[in-house]
Amino acid sequence: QPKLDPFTTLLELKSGALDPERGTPQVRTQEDLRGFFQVAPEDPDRVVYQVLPMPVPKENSEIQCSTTIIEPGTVGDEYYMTKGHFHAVRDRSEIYLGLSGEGRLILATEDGRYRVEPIREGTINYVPGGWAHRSVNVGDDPLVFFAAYVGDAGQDYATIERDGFPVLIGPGDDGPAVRENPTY
Ligand code: S6P
Ligand code: ZN
Repeated sequence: QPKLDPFTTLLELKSGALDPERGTPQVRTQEDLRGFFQVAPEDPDRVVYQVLPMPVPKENSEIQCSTTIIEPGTVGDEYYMTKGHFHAVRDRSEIYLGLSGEGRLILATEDGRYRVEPIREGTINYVPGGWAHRSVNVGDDPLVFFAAYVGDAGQDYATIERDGFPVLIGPGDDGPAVRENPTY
């Protein structure tokens, strides 16, 4: 017998709003990102990003999905970004669909290889298992994308909090600049 009933939710493509909402939005402030940016929060209560979930059981027979909305802004020399994570079950993969705004997806392996990919309206990023991923808003508007991933993937934030990513992205002379992370 099937475990779940079908459901449909309307996703407003530009803003990322879900109607009806299906779970409690997860809100991340500058304070929540302490230790992920290179410098301490400048405006601790300010919202950096929100994740709007559509929860299903966290099992590998299911597909989790959510919408992420990253505000425009910076802390120190870095654009607003997500914490970033490996999947707790390392080989679990994920797909991002860009909806609006302008962003970058930083991906990195545990042995230090990295890639920087674009996120904007219409991009589909494939995040293979074993690649940590962090999204960065490099534009002046909110960055909105939809994510779908294997249900039991889980998120390992501790490794990123300890090691960071090989590169950082912040404003440069000719737009977004990718710099080596001195503390990686
Ligand atoms: C989950 C997926 C996204 C992120 C979201 C926030 O596997 O990659 O839904 O959870 O973009 O990023 P983070 O790093 O705070 O989970
Ligand atoms: Zn993920």
